[in-house]
Amino acid sequence: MSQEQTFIAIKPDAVQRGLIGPIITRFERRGYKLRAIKLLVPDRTLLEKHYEEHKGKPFFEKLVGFMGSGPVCAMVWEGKDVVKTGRAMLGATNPLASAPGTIRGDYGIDLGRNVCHGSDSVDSAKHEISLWFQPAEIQQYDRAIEGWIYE
Ligand code: IDP
Repeated sequence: MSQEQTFIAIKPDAVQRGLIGPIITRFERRGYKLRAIKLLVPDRTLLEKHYEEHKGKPFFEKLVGFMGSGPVCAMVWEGKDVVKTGRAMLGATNPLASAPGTIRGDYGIDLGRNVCHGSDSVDSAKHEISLWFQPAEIQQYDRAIEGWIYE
């Protein structure tokens, strides 16, 4: 069984709006395993590394300011194809283009308040997990339900 991991962050807008529970529930109900979780206000150094590919773009400063404006719920989720499926569960970057049933499609309207982040590739997931978490913060444990989720 694949042990792929992804980095999912519930952004400050969704933390403020009380959406931590509903978002976590979607990943739990899908069958994914929570390996790490913490609430933190990310500093500029972390955010500049996390959003390095967007440095220099017109929205970069606003994005970093927003992401550092309050607590973010950072998580590592594990399971088969979790990177691609996690992105599908999040929906499109612009909530207005996200289908109902996706997290952004159900909870968001504006691009700059799009509720959550999810890694876009296995390589970026590895990189983002290493930026946001120490290895000791990532829990290894067995679940008795595994055989009811995977064939
Ligand atoms: P993603 O979060 O779906 O991976 P990215 O293109 O990596 O999308 O952009 C990172 C974040 O930057 C988005 O989630 C969104 O909050 C913000 N963003 C992206 N493009 C724009 C834009 O054109 N204007 C304002 N904010 C943007």
